Amino acid sequence: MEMFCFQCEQTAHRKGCTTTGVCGKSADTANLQDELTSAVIELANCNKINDENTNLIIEGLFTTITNVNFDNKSVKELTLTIKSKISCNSEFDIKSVWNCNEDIRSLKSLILFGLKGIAAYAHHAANLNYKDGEVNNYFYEALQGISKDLSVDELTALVLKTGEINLKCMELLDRANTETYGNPVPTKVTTNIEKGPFIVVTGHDLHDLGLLLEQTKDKGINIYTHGEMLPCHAYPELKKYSHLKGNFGTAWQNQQKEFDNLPGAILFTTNCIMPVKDSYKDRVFTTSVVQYPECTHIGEDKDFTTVINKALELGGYNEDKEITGINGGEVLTVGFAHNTVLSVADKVIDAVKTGKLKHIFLVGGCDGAKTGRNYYTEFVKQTPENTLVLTLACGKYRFNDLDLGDINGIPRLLDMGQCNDAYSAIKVAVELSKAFNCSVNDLPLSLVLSWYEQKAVCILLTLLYLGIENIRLGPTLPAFVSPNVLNFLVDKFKIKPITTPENDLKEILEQC
Ligand code: SF4
Ligand code: SF3
Repeated sequence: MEMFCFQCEQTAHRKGCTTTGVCGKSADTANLQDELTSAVIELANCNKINDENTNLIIEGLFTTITNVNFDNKSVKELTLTIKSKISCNSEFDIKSVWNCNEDIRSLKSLILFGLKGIAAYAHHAANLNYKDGEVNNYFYEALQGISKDLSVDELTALVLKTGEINLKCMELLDRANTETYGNPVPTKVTTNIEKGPFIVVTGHDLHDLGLLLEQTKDKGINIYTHGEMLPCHAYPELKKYSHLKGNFGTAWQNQQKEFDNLPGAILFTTNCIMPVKDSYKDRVFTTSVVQYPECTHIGEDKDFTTVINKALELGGYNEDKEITGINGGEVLTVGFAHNTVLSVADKVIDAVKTGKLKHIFLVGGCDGAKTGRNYYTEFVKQTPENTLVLTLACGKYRFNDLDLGDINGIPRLLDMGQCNDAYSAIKVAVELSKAFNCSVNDLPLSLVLSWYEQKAVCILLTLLYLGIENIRLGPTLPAFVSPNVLNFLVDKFKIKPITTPENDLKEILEQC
C-alpha cells in the first residue's frame, strides 16, 4: 500500500515516507489520517462556527500529529463522527495538496502543519476551560484556505497569520496553566527513582497530570514526570503533592530503551509515543488523543484506577535506583518561565551593561533520533561563561543535567518549560528590548532551534510573524519547504541551517 507523509523532521530520505513511516506509522494508518484531515477540512468548509464543530476540528488535527495516534479503529471512528456532522456537499481530498505545484504544496503544508500544532495547544487550554474566539475562528479560515485555489501571496499571508494566531494560542495556554496551577518557581528535580510502586507520566497535558496526582494521593504510589512533563514540577499547585517525586528518563526517542521491562506504569497524555514493545506493552496506558493498539485507553471519565492497579501490581524497584541524565547529572532545575526571569530582569540588564553578560542564547525545541542532534549538547557546552542559555521543550535533555554555573546569582542554564512556553521566551525578549530601547533583533540574543514535529512548525511561524531574524534551525530543514519558499525565508528572515557548534558560536559572537 502506498502513502505520503512528510510532516516531520525524520521523514524518509528527507523527501517523504511513501511505504511506511520512519515513526512507525503504517501506510494504512497514514491513509486513514489523510481521510481524517480531509474530513476536518470538509467540516470547516461546510459547517458554521460553534463549539461542537471547533472541538471536532481541534481533536481531528491533534490526532494526526506525529507520534500521537497509531490506532486505526479510533482514527476511523473520529472520521466517521466528523463526516456524520458535515452539513453540505464538499468533497475534499488532502492528497490533492500533496500533488500541487511544489510552492503551493509547501505553503499549504506550512499552514496545515502549523495548524496541527495550534490545535494541540488549544486542546490543552480547553481542558482547563480556556478558549479564545479568534483562535477558534482561525481554524475555519485556514482550513478553508487550504482547500481553495489561492495565490502564493495569499497563502504567504496565511502562513504568517498562522504564526500570529499561534502566539495568541500560546498566550492563552500560558494563562490557563498559570492561573490554574500558579506561576512556575525555580525547582530542583531529581533523576533518581525511589523504591516502591510508581507511575511515569509523559506528554504535555497539565490537567491530566493534576487529575492523576489527586487520584494517587495517599495510595503509596510515587509519580515521576517524563519528557515534556518535566516543567510541571515548578507549578505550585502541582508541586504541592509530595508524591510527585522526580523525573524519569530523557526525551521521547529513548523510550523504547528506557521503558524496557520498567517495573512501573506509564501514562501517555500526548505525543510522543513510539511503537510500543512487548516488554512493556502491558503497562502502557493512553488518554486523550493518544492511542496505540492493544494498550489500555483511559476515556473522558479520567478514571485512572487501572493505571494505579498496574503500578501496585508491578511494585516498582526493590531498592532506590540511581539514574543520571545524559551527561551524568542527577539534578534538573526547572521553573524559569517569564514570571521568574522577569523578576530578575534588573540583574540581567545590569549584567549586560557592566559586561558580565555578553550574550543570551535560546537553545530549544524538539529532540529526535538523529546523531547530528549532538550539535545542541556541544553548542551548550561550548557557550562562554559570560553567556546565558535559555531552553525549552524536550531537546533540552541533551544538556539539562549540566551544571553551567551562574552569573550574578542567575543560573547560566534557564529551563523555561515546554515547547509552548516559547511564549515565555518571547515575552522575556520583548521586555528586554523595551528596557534596552531596541528591537528584539538588536538584542544580544540568538535563537538556535531544533525541530521534529508540527508544534515546532507553529512556533517557528510565530517567530517569523514577529519578524525575528537569524534563527538557526536544525538538525535539517523541513522537507516540505520548497527551494523558492526557502529563498523567501532566507531573504526576508535570514533563517539559516545549523552548521557546527564551533562555526555557529564564532559567527554569532563575532557579530556582537
Ligand atoms: Fe514519516 Fe514523519 Fe510522517 Fe511519520 S510523521 S510518516 S516519520 S513524515
Ligand atoms: Fe518533544 Fe515530541 Fe516536540 Fe513539545 S515531546 S517538543 S518532539
